[in-house]
Amino acid sequence: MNERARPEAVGTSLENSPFFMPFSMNRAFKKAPRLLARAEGMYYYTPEGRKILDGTSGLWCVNAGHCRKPIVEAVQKAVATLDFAPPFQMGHPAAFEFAEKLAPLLPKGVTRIFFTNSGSESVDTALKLAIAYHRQRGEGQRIRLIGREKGYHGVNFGGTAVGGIVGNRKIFGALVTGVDHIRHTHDPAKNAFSRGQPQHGAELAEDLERLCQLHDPSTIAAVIVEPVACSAGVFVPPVGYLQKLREICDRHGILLIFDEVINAWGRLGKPFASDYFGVIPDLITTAKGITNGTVPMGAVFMKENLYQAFMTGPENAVEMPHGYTYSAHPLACAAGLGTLKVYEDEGLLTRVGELARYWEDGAHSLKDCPNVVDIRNIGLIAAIELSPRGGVVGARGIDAHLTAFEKGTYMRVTADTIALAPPLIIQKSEIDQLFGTVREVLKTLA
Ligand code: PXG
Ligand code: PLP
Repeated sequence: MNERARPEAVGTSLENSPFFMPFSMNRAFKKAPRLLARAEGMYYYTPEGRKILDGTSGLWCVNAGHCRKPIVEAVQKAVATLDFAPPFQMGHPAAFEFAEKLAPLLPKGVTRIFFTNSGSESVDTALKLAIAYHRQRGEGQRIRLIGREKGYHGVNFGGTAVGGIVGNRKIFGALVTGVDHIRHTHDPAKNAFSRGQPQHGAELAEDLERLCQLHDPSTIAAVIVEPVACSAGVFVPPVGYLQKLREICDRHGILLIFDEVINAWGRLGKPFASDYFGVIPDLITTAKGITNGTVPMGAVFMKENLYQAFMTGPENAVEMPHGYTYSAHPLACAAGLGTLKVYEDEGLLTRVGELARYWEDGAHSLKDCPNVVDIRNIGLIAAIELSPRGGVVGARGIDAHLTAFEKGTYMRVTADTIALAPPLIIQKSEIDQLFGTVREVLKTLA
């Protein structure tokens, strides 16, 4: 190992590291690194051995907790048995087995599974599938894609284009043509400190009708939204909002895509947010918790009619010219199978149903802390929004992140919003510990 990458050498010489860190403050980090050396259950451990409570499941992905034995062992066995198998025109048993085990978990009518390696790839796959589906059915004019302000759909070109976080888009040029956005649902004047779904705002879904009238609905292929928008700061859909989006899509023959990269895998107390909200989209994109974050993997789930639209030409022709070298990678499938076993054995896909109220009370108990302007929650997700310090967006947020880490807690912040979403195995005492640390952090922040 390169000497400066050794845990014991950390803190002394990362400043000139060639590693261009993703979505990070490279220069500040390399001057004062925060490294994680190992993990177990609810905790990370630093190279110096400090124990860190994981408040955001790594990056919203380690739903079953860290280094779970059934997952580790499944991957270890797989890597020593079949390191790689070409996914085009060839197959391996674990890919079919994993699809078979996933299918019964999917929302009603959602039947087919396309594997990718990340949420970003899932999103770009779903967008391409939507356009191709319409073309297969003789509606090749449906080429427009609609996203939503404040949406996050990964970082590939399609996902960046339908995404609605300005800072993630503005330096990357013209992106993809034919994209428009409906307005976001954040309305603090009416909904601040809502517990769970806000009461106001179902009518904001009508913004889709406005875009339909502007562009002519027969030119729109698909609408993509996160049921609960997570990355931009946790925006929970108002009561009735997703139902209305579904109605408008149905009225105009537009496909509805739910981006459940974070929302799925028990985060809301159901396998999918679609189940939780009782709204079934045409396509679901996911990643992260599908393998508990252990091996990169994503998937697109679709209704039967989408799959069947492609199963039409001669049987000796490729039906869909799309796929990745690592689609359904043997290690990812093994990790996925191990993950499903843990989810099933421990009831993790529904456990949050029992914890959600306790979690909500804990989150909202922070209302009296300094600089808190809103608290939002649903399932095992909470956002604590702080006012920007001296008008500088993000300064207080990053201080909260750094102070929490010093106090033994890892948590994500986006701008000035703290986003908490711990592994679903969390105990009530650890929920108290997590919110207790956030309270201490907020007290010390100017
Ligand atoms: N869609 C959604 C809804 C996501 O949350 C992606 C797509 C992209 O997935 P990949 O696997 O390509 O990263 C995501 C990912 C954060 C944060 O702190 C969230 C994500 C990624 C990194 C940070 O909120 N979500
Ligand atoms: N670029 C080149 C030159 C390639 O050969 C390939 C795959 O064969 C790709 C990009 C796509 O890589 P992946 O399938 O890992 O997404």
